Amino acid sequence: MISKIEKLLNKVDAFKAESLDEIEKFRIELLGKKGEVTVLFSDFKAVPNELKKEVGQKMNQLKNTAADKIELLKQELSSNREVTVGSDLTLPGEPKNLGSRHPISLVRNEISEIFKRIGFVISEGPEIEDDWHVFSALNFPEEHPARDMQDTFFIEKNPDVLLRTHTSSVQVRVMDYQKPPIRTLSPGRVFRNEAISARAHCIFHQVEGLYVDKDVSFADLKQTLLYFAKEFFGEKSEIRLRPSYFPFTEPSAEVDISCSLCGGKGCNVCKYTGWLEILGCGMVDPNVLESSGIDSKVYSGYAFGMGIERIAMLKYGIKDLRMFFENDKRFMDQFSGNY
Ligand code: 2NM
Repeated sequence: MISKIEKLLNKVDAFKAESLDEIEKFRIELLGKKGEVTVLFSDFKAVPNELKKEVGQKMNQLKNTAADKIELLKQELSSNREVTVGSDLTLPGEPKNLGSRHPISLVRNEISEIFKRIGFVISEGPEIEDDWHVFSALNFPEEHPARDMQDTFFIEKNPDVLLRTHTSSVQVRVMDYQKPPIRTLSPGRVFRNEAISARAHCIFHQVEGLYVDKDVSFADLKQTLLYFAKEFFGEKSEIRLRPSYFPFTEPSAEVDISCSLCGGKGCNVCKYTGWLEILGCGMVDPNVLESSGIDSKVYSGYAFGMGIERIAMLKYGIKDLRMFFENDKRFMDQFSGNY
């Protein structure tokens, strides 16, 4: 029996075929109802018990080898045929899908480029932060609600390890190791403990800017933001400032940009006001400069911050912020080709 199996294995090994018909004939000869391998299997009953293990293994090996060989020959023959018979080599190749940049990345890059052109340097920092860099160094009082569990994600039960709620923490780190003049832009992911809706998410993206030098004035801030508005939303853009409050700036302002969709006439995007609320800004509070060892009698600075999702929604007419986080291919594909 063993020698019969060996013989058949050699036969399988030596077999060559020029056509599918030959392969099919060979298959029937071996594996068909009355094929040599099939017959061997029916004779297996007669094998003495002590040899059953060895013979059984060999038989399975033979059957698998034969089936593999047949499959291989079939594949070789059909792939040969594709090239030799009836294939049109002038047909265009199969398209390769390169994927696309996420709209948040597109907008982040566009904003970064605009500020890089006037001397801002990109800075990045950790997403997991400590209380000092997110709150204390930024003049947040002890009782400020942002320090509450309701607003900030803390890691484990340690109140000194938390997810940053703004990228200002990166700028604290820049001020710690760099002397003025400082001109830096910090785009990045931030985290706030908020209910998810069409307008809010617990994870989102911000760009914050900081400029510290001698004699930096509020007029410098306004002019820089006007430059940004014109570069991003178009040459006709105008800005308007409204007084506001942030712990890290004094004075502080909210900045509106004239609605680029209706040109300020009023439409449903700007809720018929002609203005879009885009960013917050102000003169860096002297306490913030002093916390990082910068002499506030010598230096002054301005800072601003904006949400990337909101700007991307305006730019692309996206109505629901959750779209940014779903990675639905039908959504993502609409941005392909934009780099
Ligand atoms: C804003 C609004 C106003 C801001 C402040 C700072 C820092 F680090 F210099 F204190 N960075 N960013 C800032 C100021 C951010 O976002 C709405």
